[in-house]
Amino acid sequence: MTVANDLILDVEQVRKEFPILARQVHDGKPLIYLDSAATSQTPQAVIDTLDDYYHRYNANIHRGLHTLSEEATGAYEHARDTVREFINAESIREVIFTRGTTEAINLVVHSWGRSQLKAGDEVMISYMEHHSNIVPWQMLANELGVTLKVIPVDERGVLDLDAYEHMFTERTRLVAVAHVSNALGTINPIKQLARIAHDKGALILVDGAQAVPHQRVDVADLDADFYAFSGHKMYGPTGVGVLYGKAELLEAMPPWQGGGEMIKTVSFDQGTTYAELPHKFEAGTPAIAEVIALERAIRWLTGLHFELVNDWEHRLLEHATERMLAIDGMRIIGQAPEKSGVISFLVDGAHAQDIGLLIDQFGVAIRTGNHCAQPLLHSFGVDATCRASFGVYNTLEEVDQFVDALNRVLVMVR
Ligand code: 7TS
Repeated sequence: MTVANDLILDVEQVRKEFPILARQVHDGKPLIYLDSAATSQTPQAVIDTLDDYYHRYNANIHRGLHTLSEEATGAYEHARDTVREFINAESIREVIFTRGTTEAINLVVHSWGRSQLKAGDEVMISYMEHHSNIVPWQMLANELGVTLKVIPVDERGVLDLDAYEHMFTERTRLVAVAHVSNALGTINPIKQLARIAHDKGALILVDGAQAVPHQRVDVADLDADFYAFSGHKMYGPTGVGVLYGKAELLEAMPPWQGGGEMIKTVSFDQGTTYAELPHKFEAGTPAIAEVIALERAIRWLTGLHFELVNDWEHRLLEHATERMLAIDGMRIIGQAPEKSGVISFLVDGAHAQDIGLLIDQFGVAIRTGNHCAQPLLHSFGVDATCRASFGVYNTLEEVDQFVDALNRVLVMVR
């Protein structure tokens, strides 16, 4: 749905839906939460959905004929269809529930990777990957003798597309790349990356953890072969995520975890046969309440309209960038032209850790450290940065209060 040009997000109304935003920390300081890239806060509607599940119909799914089990199964499978529609997947068979992005990527590594890759094959990742899109591939590469190639990133934090195109060989089987970088905010041109990968005969896995909360994602339009994301970064609960995969790929892949739910028949004499998609990849009791609440989060987020979410977060990013660059000695790491609401920064003469600890005393929650992207930070010659990241509920006043607090902290430490 399109919305009128002059509409802007009613952020005060949005804030009222997040009880946690009324919290105070450190002797009555209002909480200024600028760590949504790590985990977003949860609207009342999602909290209520979890509460309602445990109050009224908590039961294991797919196994029982009793009323509660039928209700829980119905709600769980309904959520799958909502996810399908949300990302524009063709079929619910292509939507696998996981514990999060990390588990979704591990599923591809262990099932697709282990069954499809041979020694000498190549997998391409980028310098800006989160560790969860590096380490599983390294583990598999060591085990199978697969070569891991790394797409370089320039000084603005933009992927080097020229290098990318020239890194393919006839042994390149898959590209695994973030849609949006958690440490830099860079939005990668996934459609273009996918087209190039497909032209070269490779598949593409997209880590969408930082994209899905902020922009409309259409897996068909992107032509992603696999797409992974987490519930807890998109105003949903922890412990749940999604792996989208094209049906023909998932069908050819073996299960990676064995157990209940994922089988058709189990026999000691005749072996075991596996369930159809998507259940083949969902061994054991899943995060039932969380899946159902994820559906609620999707409805809540899409109800805001992504155009408005996008515009608002862009305003926050621009205002914060402008005010921060006015600070003496400020270095913003990651200045890509296409950027999401993430600002990684360092200030001359101040340790990132000190800034993070002291600014917390003013009620401001930012993140400091390597953001699970050590290779990326090292390529910028640093070990750690401070990172402010925005959600739909942040305001321009909060940005000002953050920058004012930062200035006061810098007086203390420099
Ligand atoms: N990929 C990206 C791009 C991420 O930002 C994260 C988490 C993950 C994968 C892993 O997601 P999980 O839900 O499976 O843990 N990123 C962050 C962060 O930036 N700070 O804390 C977690």
